[in-house]
Amino acid sequence: MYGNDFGPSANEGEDVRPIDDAAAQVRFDALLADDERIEPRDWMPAGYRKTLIRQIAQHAHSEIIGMQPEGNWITRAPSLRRKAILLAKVQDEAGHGLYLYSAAETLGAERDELTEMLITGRQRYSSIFNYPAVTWADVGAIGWLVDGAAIVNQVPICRCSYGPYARAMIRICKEESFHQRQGFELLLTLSRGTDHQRTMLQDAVDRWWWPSLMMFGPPDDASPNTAQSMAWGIKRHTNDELRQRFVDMTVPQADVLGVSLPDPDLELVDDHWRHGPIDWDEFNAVLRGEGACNRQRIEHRTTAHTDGAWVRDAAAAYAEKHQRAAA
Ligand code: BYC
Repeated sequence: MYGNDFGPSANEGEDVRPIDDAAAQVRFDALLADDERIEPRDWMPAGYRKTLIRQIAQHAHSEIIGMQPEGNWITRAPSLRRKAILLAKVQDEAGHGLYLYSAAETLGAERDELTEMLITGRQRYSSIFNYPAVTWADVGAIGWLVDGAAIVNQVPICRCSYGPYARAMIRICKEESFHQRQGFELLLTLSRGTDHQRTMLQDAVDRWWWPSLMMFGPPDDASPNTAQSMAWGIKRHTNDELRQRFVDMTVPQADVLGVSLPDPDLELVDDHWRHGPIDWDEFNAVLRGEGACNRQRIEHRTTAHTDGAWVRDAAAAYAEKHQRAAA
């Protein structure tokens, strides 16, 4: 059983090789060198396990908290078709959270503990979900920019060295692709609409552009985890590399939508769109809990968790009854 600091206690069971087993370390290194996957049954260094639990848990929390900004628009979608699409998308995010919590459980983390870490603020979720979705165009901007950024970040995780995380990401990325397209199509429809709709579209893009760039994390020279995570094959690219890939992909799409991006310094240099300076003070403030919606997001999640206690109790009682019957 893991403690709250997610130390190496999963290696302490009778059947598990001790953590200082040099042969196990050699085998682990060889698997990484051959670009093979590490599986739950394999020995792994405590730091590798801890880093994976940190990243996968943060990722799972982001999916679950990420349901809130868009979920808020389900009852106000402008047509039955838009409502059906949005419902499906938000349900997908719940599914992503569940696959990811399951992947974290294969590392010995307990689902209850992870939820507790989220609602007590001891584990992070993506900064992006602390911004409000104030108009219908925000639903499109989230799909186009936030899911677009998520795809760029997550496609390389399909090749992550940890098998269960890599496999979960394959399905997640397929669904993210639909999410990005529905957002783009929603915005394209607005771009062909009234002046008011075009203004709403531009306003949403102005507000979501910079926070989407921040999703990729701090710049490489201020990213404490990147070097080790890349050495372990958890991350395949640095934060800045993926941010650049996203900007290159997105600038031509903005042209199709007929919107400008809120960056006067954006410039094509050697086939890459170079962006202007990112406001890292804003990013750090959001991480400290000072974003527009940090408090609201956690309060909402905490209430949902408390209200759902009876479901967990009933499921546990049902499982226990069946275990007793089987015994
Ligand atoms: N927000 O050393 P670094 C979605 C933290 S959901 C908050 O670069 P790392 C969707 C970082 O945790 C998609 N915190 O870290 C859902 C670290 O803190 P600690 C979410 C951030 O881990 C619903 C510190 O800053 N995607 O698509 O090497 C609707 C230093 O950073 C952020 C994932 O979670 C941030 N943006 O790299 C719509 C992808 N950035 O723990 C859409 C998986 C950094 O050391 N995660 N921090 O205190 C990753 O790829 C990596 O964890 C990151 C950060 C690139 C995010």
